[in-house]
Amino acid sequence: MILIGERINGLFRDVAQAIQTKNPEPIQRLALAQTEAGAAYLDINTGPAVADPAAVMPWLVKTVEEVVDTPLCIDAAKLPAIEAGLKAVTKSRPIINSTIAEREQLEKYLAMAKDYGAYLIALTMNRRGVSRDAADRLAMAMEIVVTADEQGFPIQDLFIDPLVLPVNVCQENIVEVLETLRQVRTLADPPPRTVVGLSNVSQGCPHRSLLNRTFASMAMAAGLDAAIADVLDGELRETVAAGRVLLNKEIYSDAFLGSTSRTSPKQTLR
Ligand code: THG
Repeated sequence: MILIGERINGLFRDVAQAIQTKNPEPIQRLALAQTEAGAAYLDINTGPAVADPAAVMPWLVKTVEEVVDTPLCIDAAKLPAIEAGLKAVTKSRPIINSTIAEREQLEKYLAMAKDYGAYLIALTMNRRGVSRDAADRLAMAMEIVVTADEQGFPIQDLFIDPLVLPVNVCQENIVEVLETLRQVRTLADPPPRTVVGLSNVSQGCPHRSLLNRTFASMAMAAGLDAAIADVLDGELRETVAAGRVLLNKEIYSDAFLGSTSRTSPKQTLR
């Protein structure tokens, strides 16, 4: 499993403030810190408070690319903000984050991903909202895979996100997410990849780090390929490193905790 650093997101007050004052320094510090910590990708989101995300996204991309080579996960609710971000990317293949599973929107995003040579995250939700159980999520994942296949989009470049909700809001949801992760791998050969917003699970809860890393371990065992997560959390990184060894994704060595380093070849997408 690879980690996508969640921290450059206007949900966080320091980032929101840096965006407001066009101050690159806090954002560049977070880009460097997350990269040092082993982030394979950096999620970039202007946050909900920005009036025109399409105007801000290129500045965020440029600010981050000035200090790191880490590829970017362009996170926005609307297509114009994503496209503005994609246009600004000069380094590696980005990830588009994200589209819902409505055919019309999905087709637009698949076309955009093809145009820009990007990976695409598709959420197992539609206009009616998030589905409750694994069967519903899988039906939507299947629609996503079929649509991608019809458009000639490489299924390995597609990430399915079963949408994690906070455990204090929707406790019964977590097992459904885990079951979805297991079954998504049976939808195609090669299968689509999977991704989750890991910290969603603990939003508004105490003991966030404990909940996050316990869920990370479970989701890894269920086959999760990538997590948008708090890579600055050392205990989470250690759990992921141990998980990679136990799942035979990383060769065991007595110093296996070194595998959290960004130099690990398995930490990048191919
Ligand atoms: N799926 C996909 N993309 C996503 C998500 C997802 N992007 C956004 C989000 N979910 C993942 N990123 C975060 C970033 C921050 C938090 C949770 C997930 C978070 N923030 C603090 C909070 O809300 O309590 C902010 C407050 C603070 O600490 O300052 O928890 O699911 N594809």
